[in-house]
Amino acid sequence: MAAPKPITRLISHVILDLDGTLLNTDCVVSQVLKPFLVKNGKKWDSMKAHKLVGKTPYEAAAVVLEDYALPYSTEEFLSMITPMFNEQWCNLKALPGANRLIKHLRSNGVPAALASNSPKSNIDAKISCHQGWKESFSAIVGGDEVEKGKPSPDIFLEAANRMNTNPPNCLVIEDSLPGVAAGKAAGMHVIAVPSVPKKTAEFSSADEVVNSLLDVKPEKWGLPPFNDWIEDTLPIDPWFIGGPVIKGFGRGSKVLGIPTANLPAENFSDVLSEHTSGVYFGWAKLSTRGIYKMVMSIGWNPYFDNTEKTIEPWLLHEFGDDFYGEELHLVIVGYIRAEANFPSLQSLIERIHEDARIAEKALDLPVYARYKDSPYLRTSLKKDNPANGKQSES
Ligand code: ADP
Ligand code: RBF
Ligand code: MG
Repeated sequence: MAAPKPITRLISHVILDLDGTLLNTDCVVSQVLKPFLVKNGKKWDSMKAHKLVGKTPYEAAAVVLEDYALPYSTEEFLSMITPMFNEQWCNLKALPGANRLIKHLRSNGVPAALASNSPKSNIDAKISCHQGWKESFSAIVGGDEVEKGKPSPDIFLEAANRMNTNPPNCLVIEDSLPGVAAGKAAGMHVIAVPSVPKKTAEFSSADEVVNSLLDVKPEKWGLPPFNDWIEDTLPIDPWFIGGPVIKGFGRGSKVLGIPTANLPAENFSDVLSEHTSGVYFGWAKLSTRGIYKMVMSIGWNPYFDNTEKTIEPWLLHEFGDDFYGEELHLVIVGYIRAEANFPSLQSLIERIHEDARIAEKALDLPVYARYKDSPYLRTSLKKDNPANGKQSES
């Protein structure tokens, strides 16, 4: 994670992008495209979804047509799917940390604006589905309200203007390259939250690159700090995943001395796309053995530069043997940090042990300890159980 360049002036106003920054557009992409492809005799491949993130609708449509060898022109295809997307706006989920950031700015009296390339009417429709959002922005600027959209600075300059402030006082938070370029062209400070994985290097023009909104530290910009971290951990809305333990890359114990009981990521593609990569912790239940503390990484393991997003849970217990094939249920209750690269294997191992110490200690705090009694850890997981991979306990 790049450290922010020194600030010359304190930030007083924040300008947020919407799609890909506050809202998860990925999930809706699969919800629309999955049934469309089925109707056309094709099968949606969730592992290809990341290829569409950050692209314009026209570019994304062209990629889908080519990947799935569909017999339409880009224009024909867009005219069929655009109305389907329009129906999905209320299904766009807030990205991790979005609600937290919006509430934080509002409760601390930091004026915030929304600035998006989408037309104003689309923005209004999208944010009306999220409680408290509309009232939290002192200005909302749509792509149809200025002459040129991002990467031109117009949208951001208009947002600053409507908030009666000057560009150098503004901090822009953006997920896309055109958005970062627009913010810099407007003379503003820019934090990039890239929604396309592993593309951090391309965002070098941003003042800071973070992995997710959970990693934004407002105090670095002279803004009030978050005060919800507890002993180096951040409580999150818990999520629940489970399945049979499968073979991973085979290097956890061998290379690191840290075994990780891998779950089949393809069963959780929606859950995985909803949660940012990073180091999390919680409780783990092995069907025949018991409930254990657990620390895990989700993501691409930058040190090994994996091409697949994987779930790597390390159960904080010494087992005498392997338990491949056994049912493993996880309740993930807190966040520790973003995934990182390390200068040496030794420093990666040391950091993972530090994560384990943090998790071990935090899980005794009532805010996390109470989830040890989750019904999800008490039920047995049957094959094809519809609750498998779901967000809530039912
Ligand atoms: P793989 O790449 O196949 O996941 P690892 O070297 O990461 O191989 O070892 C993981 C396996 O080790 C798990 O699937 C499990 O069977 C076993 N194991 C033993 N102790 C633990 C533990 N404390 N946490 C996680 N897995 C463990
Ligand atoms: N891999 C990384 O490349 N960067 C990390 O920051 C990182 N953090 C981890 C934290 C925890 C708690 C665990 C259990 C693993 C982490 N790993 C990380 C993943 C590690 O590289 C992975 O378990 C091995 O690659 C095994 O496949
Ligand atoms: Mg493993």
